[in-house]
Amino acid sequence: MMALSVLTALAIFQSLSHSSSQGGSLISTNPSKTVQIPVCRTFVSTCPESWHPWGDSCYRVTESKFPWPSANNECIKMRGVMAAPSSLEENHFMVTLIPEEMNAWIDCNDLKKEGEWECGEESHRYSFRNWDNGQPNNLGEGGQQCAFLSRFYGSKNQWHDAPCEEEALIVCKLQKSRIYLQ
Ligand SMILES: [Ca+2]
Repeated sequence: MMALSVLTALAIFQSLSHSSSQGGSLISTNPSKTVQIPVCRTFVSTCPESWHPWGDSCYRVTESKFPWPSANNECIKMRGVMAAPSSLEENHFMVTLIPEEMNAWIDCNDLKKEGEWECGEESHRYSFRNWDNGQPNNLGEGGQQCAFLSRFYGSKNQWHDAPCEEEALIVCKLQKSRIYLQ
């Protein structure tokens, strides 16, 4: 369902100056008198169909399961990116999108260095963590380098680590788009 929320008018200042051409070059006839005119534009922020609004973003959990290494590409196919919660509130919103008894990959891994978890995009890492009791435990011979949000284990709203080649649903995210009304 498409959700619409009307936001406040956006004031954009446009600079106007008079100019004329002379001798083949463009010069300002009076550069000290630049006029600024505020232009109000109203817009609505929307999410595409099947995406769910929260804050400035839209969220969607895939219907199929994938291994973690292909998860971001699956989100990109839907014009989003793999998501990771950056707050408890965002975490709890994401949980509501995951079917009961299912798990969904989030954008957190310790692939570069064991035990050093990186969450969020490289340009904008998140420090928020929401591990379940005893997690991450890096269990097994090959360890566990990727994180999922679980509606199956424990308190059913926290994170576990798992081998990245396992398959799970994916939490994807994209920015709300603006539609200008005038
Ligand atoms: Ca690990």
